[in-house]
Amino acid sequence: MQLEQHNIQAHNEQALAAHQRAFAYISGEIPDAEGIVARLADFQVAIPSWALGTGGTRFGRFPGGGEPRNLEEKIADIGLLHRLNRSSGAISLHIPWDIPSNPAHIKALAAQQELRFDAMNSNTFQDQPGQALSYKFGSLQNTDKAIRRQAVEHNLEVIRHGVELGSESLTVWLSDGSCFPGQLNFRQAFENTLRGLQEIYAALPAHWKMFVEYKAFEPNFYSTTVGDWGQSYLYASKLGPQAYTLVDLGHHLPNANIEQIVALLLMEGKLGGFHFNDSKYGDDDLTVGSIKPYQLFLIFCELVEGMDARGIDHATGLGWMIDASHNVKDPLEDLLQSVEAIMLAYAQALLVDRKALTAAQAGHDVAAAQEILQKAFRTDVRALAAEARLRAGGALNPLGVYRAANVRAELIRERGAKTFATGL
Ligand code: LRH
Ligand code: MN
Ligand code: MN
Repeated sequence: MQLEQHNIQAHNEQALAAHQRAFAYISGEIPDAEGIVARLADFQVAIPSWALGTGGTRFGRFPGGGEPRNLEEKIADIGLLHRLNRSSGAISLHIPWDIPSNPAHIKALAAQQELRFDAMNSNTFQDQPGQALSYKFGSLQNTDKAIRRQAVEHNLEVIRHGVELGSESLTVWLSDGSCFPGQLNFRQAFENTLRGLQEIYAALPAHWKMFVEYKAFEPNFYSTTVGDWGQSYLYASKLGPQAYTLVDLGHHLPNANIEQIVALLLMEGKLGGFHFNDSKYGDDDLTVGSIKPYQLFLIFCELVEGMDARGIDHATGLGWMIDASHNVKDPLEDLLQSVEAIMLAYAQALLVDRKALTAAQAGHDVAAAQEILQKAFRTDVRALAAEARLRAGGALNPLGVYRAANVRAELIRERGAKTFATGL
């Protein structure tokens, strides 16, 4: 599928006059529109290789057709997103869903599409065909040494794949835990897990990071061995300076104050990466910003404040990844919406009058503090994100171009109506 530059340009020409009016207006309303546009242009969000097909639930899956049949086609799809928004310049691979059997070829394809390889994800939460031992009762936590060994070896293999592709980080998410009281000795499970993570950590190249992703529940529903940010932080601290906590927005107990978690992890230098999505009930993996955009904005406020306080580069200091998939939308449209939501929340966070906020906090002026945040949140920053895309050669309205060019219909023609992308 080649969505050509002229499709984008033709669309931009039509939308240009209205955009210029909106951009001129916002530029007059805020102190540093140019600075924000520049930061937005630098900010790239990795697309997960498992989000390009229609997600499902355990009750069913309703594929929309034209799904990528292999890693090559997934790279093509992400390339297309990146051409539209110029903000999706990275891919995060899940092994073994997307094994790069010919790494040189895969690397070259990604380079053609101007994509780099973000974090590699290991998978010890499913049994794969032909796998010797089962993860039914956990992987690194398992009471059986041979199963723990198998899980460690898998992670080492994922690092090797990552090295071949030029990735620089490994995300470990463990579904380990228990479903019933008494099933598990918590301390032993923690210690087994720590020992396994230590072996994996020891195999990391010196410039790599390891992200320890936590999740409160599912598939285990009584205890999870990396269940919250405290546990992840404990592992990451014990492992060493290359290990960090990864925050997936859907992995908390209801109403958790994620922005405060982000602030404290950043303060401790242990926030490594993000999985963006949104949720109403649990790990719903819904489109970013579709349910709680104010929470997303507040998280970005803490990210911006904390990264600036520690001198961390916004674009490269942390791993920014989407982890969303769902049942009812075209996955590519969904990803365009997710990236846009991230850009808007980031832009709004950059708008916050920090000096005024600090003064309001010092003077216990609670109402003023709220006004300052909400003034930024209620500012329509869409023209800033559009301007950043325009300057980088992307589309003023990525979703509009995608639809006008009938991309999905063409993908269905090319790949068929009954294709099945690997992933959840
Ligand atoms: C677990 C998770 C983790 C996996 C992905 C497929 O819920 O968030 O990041 O790798 O989903
Ligand atoms: Mn995740
Ligand atoms: Mn998840």
